[in-house]
Amino acid sequence: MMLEQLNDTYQRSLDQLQNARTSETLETWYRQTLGRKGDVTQLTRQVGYLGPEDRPAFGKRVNEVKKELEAAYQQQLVKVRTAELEAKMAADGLDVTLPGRRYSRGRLHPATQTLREIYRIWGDMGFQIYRSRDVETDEFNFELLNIPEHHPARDLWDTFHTTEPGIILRTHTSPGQIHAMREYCPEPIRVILPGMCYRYEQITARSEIQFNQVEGLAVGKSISMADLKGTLADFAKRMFGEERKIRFRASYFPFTEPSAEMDVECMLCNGDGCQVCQYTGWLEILGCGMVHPTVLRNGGYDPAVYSGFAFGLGPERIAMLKYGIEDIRLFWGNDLRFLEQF
Ligand code: FA5
Repeated sequence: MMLEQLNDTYQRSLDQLQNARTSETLETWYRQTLGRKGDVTQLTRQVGYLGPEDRPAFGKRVNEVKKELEAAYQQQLVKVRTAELEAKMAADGLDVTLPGRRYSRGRLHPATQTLREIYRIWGDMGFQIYRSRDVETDEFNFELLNIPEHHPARDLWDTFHTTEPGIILRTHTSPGQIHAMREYCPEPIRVILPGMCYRYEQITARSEIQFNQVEGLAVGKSISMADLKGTLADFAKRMFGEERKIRFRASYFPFTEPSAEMDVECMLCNGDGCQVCQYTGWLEILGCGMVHPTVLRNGGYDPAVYSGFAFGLGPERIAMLKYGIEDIRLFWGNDLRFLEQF
């Protein structure tokens, strides 16, 4: 009796399975047949109600039915899934001949490109790169450079302070001069010191709170102002071309004496005067001067025997000149539309 019912259930389930044509109906079929509350599972539980003589035959058959239905289900599943995939592919019309998406290759930041050009030029002229720290002490950033506490020149270089008293972010690369001198003394020095500087100041089209500088330092016997002018004029020729005019203007820095600033003829208007050069025809690119005797002494050199020149230039300002960039904020704004132009 029970065996008959089992065979009927088997036959009916098998017929239903053959007619299941979608993943959803297959899933429903499985739940209703072989699931926890499915017909076949329910029948299995009936074994307990059978007499001992009927149990073995029923038990054997119920296992066969389960196995066969499970195998038939797997077979039907593959059939249905294949049919579904084929139907989807025919409907979507995938075009495998479309070209793939192009990877965009990264490139060097315009500031890095300018820095590298500056390194190459100074390298050709016999200057080594000397790396110095971004986080400095007040002593190195100011005092050893002849800027004692309360010196009015400190107003020009307001900076960011750390929670550690006397530890600041450098406002210029000049403290590197002292590090280099103390390391090389009493040997002659020809170095450039590149790196980030930080100033707490109002951001404008020409001034950022973070920018690169490249310091230069030459120390030796009988180095004169003529060497300073000649070397910087040579740099300007190599950087901006033979024809570009330059000029020196007297200036003031506590760590150089005498001090000067170097201007380059404006490249955007060729010296005629425009908004960028504020109608002067000239653009300032660096500060320079003969190393102050106090600074030489702080570096370990006897100013009666040694002399030297130093300069500090701003690569971002140079890049602005070379490429006609009108706003320095573009450098660190991370706008790909700007960066991808270089
Ligand atoms: C100095 O920082 C001196 N240490 C330079 C120096 C070195 C003079 C050695 C003598 C001997 P100044 O503040 O002018 O000087 O800055 C030098 C250059 O850094 C400027 O000409 C400019 O190109 C760049 N610079 C200064 N401030 C900013 C700023 N906020 N944003 C971008 N560039 C700046």
